[in-house]
Amino acid sequence: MQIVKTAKFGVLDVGGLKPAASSAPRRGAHVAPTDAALASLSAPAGVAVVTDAGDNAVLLKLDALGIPHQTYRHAPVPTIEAQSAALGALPGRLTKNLLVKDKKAGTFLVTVAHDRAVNMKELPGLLGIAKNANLRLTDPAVLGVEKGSVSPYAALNDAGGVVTVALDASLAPGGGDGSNILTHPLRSDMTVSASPADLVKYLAAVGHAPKIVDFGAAPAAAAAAAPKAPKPPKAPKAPKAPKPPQAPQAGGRNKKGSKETLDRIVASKAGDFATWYGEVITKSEMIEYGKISGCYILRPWSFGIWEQIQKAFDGWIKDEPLEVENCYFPLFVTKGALEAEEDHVDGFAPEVAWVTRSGDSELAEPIAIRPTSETIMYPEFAKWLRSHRDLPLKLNQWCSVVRWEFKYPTPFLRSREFLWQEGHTAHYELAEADDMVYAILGLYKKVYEDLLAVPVIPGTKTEKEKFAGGLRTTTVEAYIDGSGRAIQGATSHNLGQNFGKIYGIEVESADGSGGKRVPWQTSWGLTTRSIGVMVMVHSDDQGLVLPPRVAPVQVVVIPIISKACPLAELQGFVDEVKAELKAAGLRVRVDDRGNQSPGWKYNHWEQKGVPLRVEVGPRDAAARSVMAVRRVDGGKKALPLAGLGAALAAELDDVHAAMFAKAKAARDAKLVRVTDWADFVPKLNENNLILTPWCDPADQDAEEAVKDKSRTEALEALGLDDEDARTATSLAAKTLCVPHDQPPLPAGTKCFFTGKPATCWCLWGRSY
Ligand code: 87F
Repeated sequence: MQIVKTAKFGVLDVGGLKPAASSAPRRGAHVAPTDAALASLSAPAGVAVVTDAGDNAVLLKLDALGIPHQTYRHAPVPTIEAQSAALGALPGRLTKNLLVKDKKAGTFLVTVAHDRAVNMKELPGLLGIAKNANLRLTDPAVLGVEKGSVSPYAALNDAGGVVTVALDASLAPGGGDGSNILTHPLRSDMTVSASPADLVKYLAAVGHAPKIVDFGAAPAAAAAAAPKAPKPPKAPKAPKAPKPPQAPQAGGRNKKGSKETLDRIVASKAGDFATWYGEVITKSEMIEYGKISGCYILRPWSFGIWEQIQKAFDGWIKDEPLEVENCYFPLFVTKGALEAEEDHVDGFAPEVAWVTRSGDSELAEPIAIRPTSETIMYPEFAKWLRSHRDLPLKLNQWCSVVRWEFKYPTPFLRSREFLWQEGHTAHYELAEADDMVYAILGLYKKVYEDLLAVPVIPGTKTEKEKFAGGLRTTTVEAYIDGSGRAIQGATSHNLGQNFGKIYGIEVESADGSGGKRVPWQTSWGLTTRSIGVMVMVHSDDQGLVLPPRVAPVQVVVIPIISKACPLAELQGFVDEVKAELKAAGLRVRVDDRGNQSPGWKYNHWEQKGVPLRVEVGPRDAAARSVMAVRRVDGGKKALPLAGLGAALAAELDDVHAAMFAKAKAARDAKLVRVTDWADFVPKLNENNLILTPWCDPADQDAEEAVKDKSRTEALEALGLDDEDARTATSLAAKTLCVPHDQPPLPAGTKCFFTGKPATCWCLWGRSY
């Protein structure tokens, strides 16, 4: 996010007769385009337009995010009625904000349109928590505000992520009449007007992407728990002809006949990438936001993907020729061990989380939670490795690590705890360590390309970007088209003898001389970030699109049941279909729930990204065939039951190939070559990955100069002053790698920046 230059100015009395120019929107206090002009002309007496954010953290944040808003000052209004009276006919919708807590389920800020009634008995069902949850109004101090000032903007003060924001669907983008939302910025004598999309954008930026809840439509279960109102007498129904199930329309959801409304994705990938991503991962049931900022719950739908990645990669590294063994080391590391290797910890130190207490007593010395395990493992390697015959040692562990990031967190991509595998090996010869590094890099490429259908560029990091504790770092770099950013997919390091020397690892040499040798070590890691990259690359406005080889469910079978054709009539054929697909080794789920319409199910599984849907209706059963529909492009095929397993296995391979080709075309369209500085920042501003002739991958000063100059020129081009220090995506260009696949470099080619002779092509981009 960028900080936008803001001029300092005061409160404008729009009730008076100020010249129009002075109430015009300024940069940093942007006015929501639809309501602005009207607002500044028609604010009632006693209401002033605020044009200076002052020290109000919400207004400063909105400005920093470049979010258009209009803010009004008025007398303190303790109730919504008073607020309504104070604001008079100002356009926009007021909100009712209830802060409620249940001991087990946690704290929720429920924000609904002012005229919505919230039935406390229905609330647990609507929030998706235990039906017997005892929700009670709670102290707004948790949001750092007083009673009367509670609003979604206060989520800013909940850095610990204690509060879940539940926003009424009618206030979400696309809901209600779409007019601006009027609510307090931490104080009851001010009201901010911003669009629904911008409110959601703000919430996402402060780590509180809201749960969108339709408070107007209680789900059946919750409604059943609510006290029963006398039912209106039913009009006798005319018998209806059975309706064919509705096929999902492009972008159309909420089919008629659904017993429950699907919580659909509102933001678009092209329009608001960050909000879209938040919606995709929550509405597909991959992620739930944890109580601590930057910590996320991996629900079975995403953990299942991680399990597929684990299964494949684990098999590859255990197999010949690598024969790596799995192990597990403790979560904690002593201060002494962690700090023994300075280069390694230098720069990373602020991210290390420490345990300082047990119960009420302070620990004699704090212990760190592993951010990576070199410093935990290598003291043990020093004990175990005596002779050259003990080499190679090849260990791997699957675990989680903690890095207390201060940049804005993003599920999967940047979280404070994440899952990974970390491999650590020791070899007698440097060349063996190099072979190991490259073999693993090849497997990382395979994970991305053959499992996740995401193209990557393998290469070596420059001196500046390598892991400081090692000799050289290799990487696979991916590109996320939706954000125009590159992202490091996984890294494999040759650590040299650096760690060995520090931790006293040495073996008797093989030449019988009685001499000693410090082994050559490697370490390598692949994290759950890979899942985030996969989601960002493939998914669309309908939700997740899963590559078949990691999809927890590859084929969902949906019997088209209706009153005219109950499940019992299809059951036999559906069982045969399931058995046929299972026998072909496919991961299959039959959705034969009786409480949802086929149309609802199509949309539900589409949102969850299942690669193939198999529809089985009475006509299909009679013809002993099915209709198969591809998630990636909606392609349909009627297929006979005989040989269906093999046909769908082939279809899944084709889906994989189509997804890879689509992602590669999008990536390649953004891969350009630049040989002159003049073209560099303009190409960067078009979100390209840029290959340039480069003087020297060891020249850190020249690289730093490119970074600085590209940031300065980009800020200038955008009319910005500076960047937000917590942004996860800087405007500056970074080297991503020196690609292993090098285009020819004609003799005499000059470095695009220093003008010195070029030694290689280097890949640059803006990255996560
Ligand atoms: C954060 C805090 C402390 C990265 C850190 O890439 C230490 C570190 O050493 C740290 N963040 N790193 C580098 C990790 C190197 C290496 N470790 C094994 C890997 C792959 C797996």
